[in-house]
Amino acid sequence: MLTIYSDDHRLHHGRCELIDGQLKPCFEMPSRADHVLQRVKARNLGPVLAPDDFGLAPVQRVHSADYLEFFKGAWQRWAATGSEGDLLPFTWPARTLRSIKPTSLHGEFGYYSFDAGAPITAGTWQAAYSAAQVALTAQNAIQQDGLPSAFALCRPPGHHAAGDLMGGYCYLNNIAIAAQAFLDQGRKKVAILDVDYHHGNGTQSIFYERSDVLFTSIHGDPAIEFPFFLGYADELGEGPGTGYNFNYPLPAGSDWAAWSQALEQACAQIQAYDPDVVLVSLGVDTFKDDPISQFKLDSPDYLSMGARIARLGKPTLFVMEGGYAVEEIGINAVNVLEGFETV
Ligand code: 6XA
Ligand code: ZN
Repeated sequence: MLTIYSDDHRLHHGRCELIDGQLKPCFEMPSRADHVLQRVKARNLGPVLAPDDFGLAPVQRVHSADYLEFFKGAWQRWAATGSEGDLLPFTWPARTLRSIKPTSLHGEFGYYSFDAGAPITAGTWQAAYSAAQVALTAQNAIQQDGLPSAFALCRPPGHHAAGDLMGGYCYLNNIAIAAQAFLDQGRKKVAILDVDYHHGNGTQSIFYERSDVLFTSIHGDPAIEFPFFLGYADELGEGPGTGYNFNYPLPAGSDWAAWSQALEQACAQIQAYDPDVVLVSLGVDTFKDDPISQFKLDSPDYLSMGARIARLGKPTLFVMEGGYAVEEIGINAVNVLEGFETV
């Protein structure tokens, strides 16, 4: 399988995040991508290529122009104040407040984010821009070159980012950008399967009112797990999108037996939808030793996951999302891809 990867991910390295009442070094760190790349090479998965540059137009199909302008310019505005350290938001337009855009940097950041989990550093824009290009290049390999599958080794991840919101380590929604590119290039229906431990709230919200993108997600029950405010089973889409959104929230401690049942249901939805392409939000934070998650999948389970996805029989784009057990993230992510290729 072809892998697309850019060293630019290294330009994004947040210092710390607020977790369990403490400021801790960011779990979303550059070594995550390094471990995945190493494993791709160690297993001879296939060629590893750098991304092409498709520019901002395909990114603008998913993210609003004002959001992109804010994100692109935020670090320079912050640096101009002489401030040191990462730029982090701390006030949001929650209930009883107005969703208006203030003019100050921190006010605007609150407007364009939903948590303090997406720090902006000097290189964050470039890293996120390149991650989107990684996804688009892998998409292009399937759409234009006719490959049956490809792996976009994106970092930072993307599935929490909405049209004009960052959060949960995510800035640009790589998989949504790739899904939209497939549609813009003539595909009629695409299905997204989000197997990350966390609900892909950004992806869901981007396509919630549309029937040309089926969104299915298996994740920790948001009643007890980030992102808390989206990802429940009764979210089925809206308007023309009604019936094209399926969430499978699972309890803490879920193992492969429970998880794979949800996968069967999600695969049945995808099969019934009969998409032209399948896109997989590939997070491996479902692993039993993941430091911020509570599922119990083991490394061989990821082989089975990949094999089941392959049996859908569709061109498939894998897009890297979460996974924080850094020693195993490469093994688990590449196991999905190898399991896919055995079918
Ligand atoms: C709270 C945890 C963010 C989870 C990010 C993630 N700061 N999403 O892995 O898939
Ligand atoms: Zn996750």
